[in-house]
Amino acid sequence: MAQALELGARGLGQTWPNPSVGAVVVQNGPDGPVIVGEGRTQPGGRPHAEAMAFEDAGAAASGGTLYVTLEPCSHRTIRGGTPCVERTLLAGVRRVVSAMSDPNPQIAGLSHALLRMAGVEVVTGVLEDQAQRSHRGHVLRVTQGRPMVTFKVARTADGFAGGAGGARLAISCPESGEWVHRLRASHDAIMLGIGSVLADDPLLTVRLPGLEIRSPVRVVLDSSLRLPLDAKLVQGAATVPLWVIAAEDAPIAAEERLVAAGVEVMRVSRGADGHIDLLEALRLMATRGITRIFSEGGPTIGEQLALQGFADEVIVSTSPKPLGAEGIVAVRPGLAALLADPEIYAVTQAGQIGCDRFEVFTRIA
Ligand code: AOF
Ligand code: ZN
Repeated sequence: MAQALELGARGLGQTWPNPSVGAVVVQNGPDGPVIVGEGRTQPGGRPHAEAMAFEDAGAAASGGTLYVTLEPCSHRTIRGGTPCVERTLLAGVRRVVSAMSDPNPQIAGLSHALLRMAGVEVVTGVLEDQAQRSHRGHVLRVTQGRPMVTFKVARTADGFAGGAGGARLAISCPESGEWVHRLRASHDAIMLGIGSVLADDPLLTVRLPGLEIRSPVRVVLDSSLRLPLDAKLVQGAATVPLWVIAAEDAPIAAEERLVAAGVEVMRVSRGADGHIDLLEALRLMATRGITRIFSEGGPTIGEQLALQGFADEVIVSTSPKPLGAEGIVAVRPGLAALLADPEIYAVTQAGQIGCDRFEVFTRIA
C-alpha cells in the first residue's frame, strides 16, 4: 500500500477532475509476494490506476491481490469504459486491499460490497490516514463542493512577506524555489489576489528540469477587473489557462479586453468585506473540476481563507535573514491565532530546506 500511495502521490496536480490513485498488483511467487503490475491515474483522470496496473500485470494478475489507494469505481460514464470493479473481476483478482472508501456518492462503499458479493476478499482502511491526506481535494470536492486549499507564505526572520508598501523581497533560498515549483505542480490550480499580481507581475508556471508536466491553471481573484493586459500572466494565457474571477459589477469592457487576450473571466458575488466571495469562487472552481488549489498569497487572502475555514494546509517558510524594518506582516493575526490552536491545526511536517525552516500545518477541525 505504501508503494501504491507513492505512485498515486506522483500524479497529484495532473489528474483533475479525478483523484490521483495508485494501484499495485501482487502475486504470490515461490519466494514470497512479488509485484506484477503497477499503475496510477493518468493525466486528465483516465485511464484509472487499476486499468493501468492490470494492463501492466497482464495474465499475472489472476489469483493475485490488488492494493489500491481508493475504493475502485463501479459507475459507468460516457467517457468511462469498463469500471474498475469489473476489471478486477475479469483479471481474476482474489483479494482487494483498499486504503479508504470513495465518498463519491456514485460509489460510496458500493464497490467494496460488489466485490465481496462476487467472492473477492476485501480489506479496507489500510494506511487510511495517508490516503485521506492524498485524496483530500477529491473528498472535499465530492462532499463539500469545494476544492482543497493549500496556502503558502514565505517570511523573513522578523515575520515580513514584503517590504513597506508591498515592495517585493527576495526571501527564500534557491532550494526553496525548487520546492515551490514542486508544490505548484502537485496542485490543479494556483490562486492569487490581484494585489499580488499588480505588485509582483508573476508568471506562475511550473519549471522543473526533467519533468514534463501540465502546468496548473492560474486563477486570479480580481473583483473589479484591474488586471492589465500586459501582465505576464495574460501574456502567457495562450499556453497555460488563466481564469479571472470577478465580481458581478466589474466593467464589461474590461472583461471583453481580457477575453480577447485569451483569458477566461468568471463572475461571482462580493463577500461582506467587498472582496470576491471566497466560498463562491472555490465552488465555481470545483464545478470546473479543480480539486487542489495552491495559494501563494498574499497575507490577506491567507488570513481570509483560514478564518472562513478553507485553508486546509498552511505552509510557512521562514528565512534566517531579518528585514530589519517595518514591512507587510506574513502571518496575519487571525491566521496566527488559528495556527497556534492545537484543536484547529496540527503540525504535520517540519524541517529545513536549504537555509529556510518550514512548517506544514494541517487543518483538523
Ligand atoms: C478509480 N480509479 O484511478 C480513479 C477513480 O469521470 P470518471 O468516469 O473517470 O470517474 C471519476 C470518479 O472515479 C471520480 O470522481 C472518483 O470517484 C473515481 N476515481 N476511481 O477506480 C482511479 N481516479
Ligand atoms: Zn476506476
